[in-house]
Amino acid sequence: MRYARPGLYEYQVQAALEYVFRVAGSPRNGYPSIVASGPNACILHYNENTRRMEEGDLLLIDAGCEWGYHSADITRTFPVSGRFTAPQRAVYEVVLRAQLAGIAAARPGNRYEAIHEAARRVLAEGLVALGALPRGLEESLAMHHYREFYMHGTGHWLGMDVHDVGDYKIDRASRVLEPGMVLTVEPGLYFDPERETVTYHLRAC
Ligand SMILES: [Mn+2]
Repeated sequence: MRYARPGLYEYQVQAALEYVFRVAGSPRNGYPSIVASGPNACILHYNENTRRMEEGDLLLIDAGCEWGYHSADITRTFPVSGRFTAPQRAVYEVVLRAQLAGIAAARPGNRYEAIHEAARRVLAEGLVALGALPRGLEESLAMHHYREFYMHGTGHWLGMDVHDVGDYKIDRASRVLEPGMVLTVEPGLYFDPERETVTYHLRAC
């Protein structure tokens, strides 16, 4: 975050990040580092990392190094120039609330799907409040309207592989969480500044 600024290329931020991984003693990355600015942040698993960052961009970093043959997986999104715009901040706050709700639901005895249910409800609530969805909360959830902005699951098992082995369902029912399980909680909202097929107006901003 301290190194990033407008005019640098994504791969330069990647170099700073991976330099710290190596210096700290990690022999390799857990997976290819995603350093995605502006519209690239809307491309899931983008890892070309070739774009020159501009004033006003958000930068999404999804990266993790290996330690003792175990992988980390950390995602953060921040403004390249150091300050969010009002709409960027509003969306960031919704995603943060969704992440905290997802983490709160990740408790022994709850089912795995409770994490996604909690996160997507907060995201849909936020999208309705921001004026990005045409209907109310329950309809947005039932009709999956929120998927225009949130098109993936909320996490996965984490261990020796970043997407570690393990069942998500047992006998077709979402698995009950147990002490010692390790998983990620990583909701997001994807607003592509270059998308012209959809016009949305964030009313709260
Ligand atoms: Mn992940």
